[in-house]
Amino acid sequence: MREDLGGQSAVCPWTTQVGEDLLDMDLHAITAHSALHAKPSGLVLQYGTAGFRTKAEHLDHVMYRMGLLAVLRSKQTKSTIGVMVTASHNPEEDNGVKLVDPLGEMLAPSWEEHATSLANAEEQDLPGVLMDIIVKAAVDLQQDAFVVIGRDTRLSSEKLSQSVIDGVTVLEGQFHDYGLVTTPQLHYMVYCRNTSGQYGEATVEGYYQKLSKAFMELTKQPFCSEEEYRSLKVDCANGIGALKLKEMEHYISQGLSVQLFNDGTKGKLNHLCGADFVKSHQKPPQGIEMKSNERCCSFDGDADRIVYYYLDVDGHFHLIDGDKIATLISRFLKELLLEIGESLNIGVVQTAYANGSSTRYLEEVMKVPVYCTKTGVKHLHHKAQEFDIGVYFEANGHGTVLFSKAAETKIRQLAKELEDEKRKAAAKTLENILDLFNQTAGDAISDMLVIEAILTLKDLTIQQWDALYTDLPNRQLKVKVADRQVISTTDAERQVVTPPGLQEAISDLVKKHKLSRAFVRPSGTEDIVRVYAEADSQENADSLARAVSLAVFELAGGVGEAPPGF
Ligand code: NG1
Ligand code: ZN
Repeated sequence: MREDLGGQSAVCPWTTQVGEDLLDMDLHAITAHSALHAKPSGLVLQYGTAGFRTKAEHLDHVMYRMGLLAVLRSKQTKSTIGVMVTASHNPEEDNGVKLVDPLGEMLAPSWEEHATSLANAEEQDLPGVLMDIIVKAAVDLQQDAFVVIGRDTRLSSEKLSQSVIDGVTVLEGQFHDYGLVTTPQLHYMVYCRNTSGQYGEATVEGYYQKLSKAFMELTKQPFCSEEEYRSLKVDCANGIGALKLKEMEHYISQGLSVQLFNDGTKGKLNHLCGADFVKSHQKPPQGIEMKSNERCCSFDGDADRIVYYYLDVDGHFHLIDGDKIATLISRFLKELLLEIGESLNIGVVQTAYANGSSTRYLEEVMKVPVYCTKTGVKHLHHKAQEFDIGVYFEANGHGTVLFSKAAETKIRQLAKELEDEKRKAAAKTLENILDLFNQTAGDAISDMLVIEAILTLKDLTIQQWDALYTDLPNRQLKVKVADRQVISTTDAERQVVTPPGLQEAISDLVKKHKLSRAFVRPSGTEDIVRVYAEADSQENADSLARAVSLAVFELAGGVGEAPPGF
């Protein structure tokens, strides 16, 4: 699991004594350095859906402390741990941090709690909280530690990642700073390092090579030469995706020509552009030139989400979100398995935000099992691991496909050993698709290449892809309340438990429309309650969303002005 760090301490007969001495020494240094990253007194933050996220100026102490925590987690798991400094799709002024676990996954839930208590400890309590974590998690302080760090393009990110490094070094952890990388690239590095390079080489170059090799093999086939499939417009949200796609461009240029917009040279990060803007406003980003029927896509600020879209001949905007991406991919994988004649099981994992039409299409037309989990990729990722092939996507475009170890071995074996030419070719395609997916986390670059390969191989236009099913009109709104934690939910967040009366109110409102559905939940990344509604027409979805927002405002302690429209 772990790369050889050398210098493993020999077992000492006075282990306890040595441990205490070490602790004393470290605690002194820890406190001294902590004073340089002092916590604003009274500030309370929580390790949420995507780690810590708030205004950048409030995060210095959190970064230092996450450096400390990463060292402890590394010692405990005897593996390399990642720390990514980013606030993804949130505004430029925000920032955030999340830890990456040994297999490139999100941090384990029990350590999220440790992260929260460490981040919230007042200065004088820091040593005690740290000791508490060491004891509770049975961390062996004699163990070496290795931490890899990455950051997005935010102005604040460089300094904040230095604070992480300060935390790592004060606990005498070793580290490698990858500097500017996308979030999924950092996840990839962690996985590579913990599998001794079996997953790929732990460098940005290694990442480009692995993905482009699979992509070029998929698209080099003679029937894949149509010019119109080879060009794609990409809105990079003025973020890290632009830098990385530029670096990667020449590796893939034979198979795909990308034209970058919002590449960070002038616009502001995530401002009126990027995947989150396009998905939530259901309109094109600023700064992109779109002609009718041209294939376009948007990344978010740290390039772990992607959505596609186009304008039809009448100038109408069509969004192709994570649900339709999951559908395209699952359909393709199912067809491949049929061609190969192999019965690996496929499962699709969504959240409550998945459009009702997508769920219906997957279950009723494609006959694949669909599961719903709570919001947050860690939940989807976890569920997807139960299948031979687990496809997971949030509607906002964050997702990937996971292959079980057994499925991977089988696919590689079939690609090598099958004698029937057609079946062998299908198995080879599946093997390349497997290599093209980033199996550690949703990855805009990797997903984009998979999608482009599928469209090319299936000879599909973006309109044909869009026509798989018609989305139900939907609306998302935000409501400000005094304490969003008064709302608790069950059934993968589709039902409200508290405050009393709110679920009854939502159910009554839903009954007033056809094909309707609505739910509310406290956001894990913003201080708001999210409201989602869908119905048979946009007007009805809008009016349902507004009515539900008002119910939240009235029953869950709304602050400020009541939601508009009444
Ligand atoms: P919150 O703020 O908890 O809704 C948002 C997204 C999640 C996930 C996280 C992390 C929606 C509705 N929610 O979480 O899906 O992507 O951010 O970035 O899109
Ligand atoms: Zn993101």
